[in-house]
Amino acid sequence: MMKPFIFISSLCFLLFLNACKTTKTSAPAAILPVPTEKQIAWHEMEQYAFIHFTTNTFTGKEWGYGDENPSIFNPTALDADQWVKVIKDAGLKAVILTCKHHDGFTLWPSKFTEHSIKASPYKNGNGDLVKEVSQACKKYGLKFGIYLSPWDRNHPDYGKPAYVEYYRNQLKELFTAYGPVFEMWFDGANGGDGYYGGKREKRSIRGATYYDWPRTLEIVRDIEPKIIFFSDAGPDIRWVGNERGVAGRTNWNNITSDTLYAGKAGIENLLNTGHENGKNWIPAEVDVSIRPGWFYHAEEDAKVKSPEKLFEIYLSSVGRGSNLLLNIPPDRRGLIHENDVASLQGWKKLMDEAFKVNLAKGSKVYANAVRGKNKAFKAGNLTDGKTGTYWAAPDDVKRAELVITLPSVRKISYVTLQEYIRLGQRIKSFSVEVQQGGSWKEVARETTIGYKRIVKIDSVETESVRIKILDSKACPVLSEIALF
Ligand code: FUL
Ligand code: CA
Repeated sequence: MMKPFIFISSLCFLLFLNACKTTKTSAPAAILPVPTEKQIAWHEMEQYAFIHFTTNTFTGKEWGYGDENPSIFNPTALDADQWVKVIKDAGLKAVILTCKHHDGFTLWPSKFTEHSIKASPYKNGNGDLVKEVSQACKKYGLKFGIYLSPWDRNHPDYGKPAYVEYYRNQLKELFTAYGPVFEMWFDGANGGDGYYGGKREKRSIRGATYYDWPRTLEIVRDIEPKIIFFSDAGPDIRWVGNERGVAGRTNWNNITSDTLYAGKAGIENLLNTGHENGKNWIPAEVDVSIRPGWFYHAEEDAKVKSPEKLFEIYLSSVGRGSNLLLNIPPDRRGLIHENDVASLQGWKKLMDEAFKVNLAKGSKVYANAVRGKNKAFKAGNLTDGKTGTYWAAPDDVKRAELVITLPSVRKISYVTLQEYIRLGQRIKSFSVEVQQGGSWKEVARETTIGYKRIVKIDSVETESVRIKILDSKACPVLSEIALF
């Protein structure tokens, strides 16, 4: 028979072993707000194109008054496949088309108005550009999005309840016939004056209430449940506060939705940076045009943004945790102009060169703090190339150090960091250091990370890179670190 002492100690040991097996350290609790699944899918798209095309393309205006004769809409060599192919080759993932801009002319044969493509010479009035573009997107595997201007300078009822009915009918028409649609772009602009069925007067509306957005969005959601709504006010994604291609250097996805509504002025800075303690997850989308205007104007042919400028815009949008919506307006022929094509190709080349090989992938990585003893949250998750796995610190840790050691000395120019945003945006500040001659040298200090942060540093030869998380709302949780 076993002696009591030995028996008790063996029992304790067995119990201990069992405890080790079963008590897994739990994942960090989410820090609210967190993105929905459809917002995560949106973040992962990173960049896509805007297409501005209407009677403005033929009048040279940016905002048509609404009195344009549809007979001027006459692209002679239109090729929607060319648009989508150029966009796809540039590395963009979707197209959002101005189905109707402020002038009210519809690019599809809407049964609710005569002010449309059916009254134009294009295909003898049998054209349907929304159909052509959405089908080209399907053909090339790009997503399709809809811009339908709430402000309508042509419609006689604009400003009255009847117009809201008209607007909703068009939304139903579009979403029923041309889906799937990934994003709906609501423009807050309203300049007041217009043609309005011949009245030629100024009409103002109360942006916060006139369109009854909750009901209007519900109509669309009923048809397209996964839709992402863009507006100054969200609810899914927000405007970034400028049209220059620049997200805030500090960029929170968090913002409190009732501080926003479409067309509200004076909140550009808030839109640009979001707010650390904002109650809703409403990330910023960066809309910017490849040309000075949103529509094509021949006199701007020499002012197409250079590949270098587009690359800079990529860094200040996608590189700051936002998505890039790059406008590429087709010309009067109905083609993306040669200069724009050349710029886009040059940009793609710069991107491919800069981000060709992730030097960190599979590299050794050390963390001075790891959550629990099991492997679920290990430092190695930072360099496995998978955004679904992450490193996490223990709950009480808000500062941490991560060191990546490469197999040999390499030239580094970009450091990319990604938070595991399913658990909320946490990091408030961090620095990047490189090892040189046996000591660490700080090469960058930034604030937020979010879905993705690309830090450009002066190119440096090094074997080790150290990331210091300097402050965080809660224990940091990062899914990936990449070095280029
Ligand atoms: C603005 C509009 O007024 C411009 O014409 C353009 O469509 C831009 C994307 O949004 O609010
Ligand atoms: Ca990972």
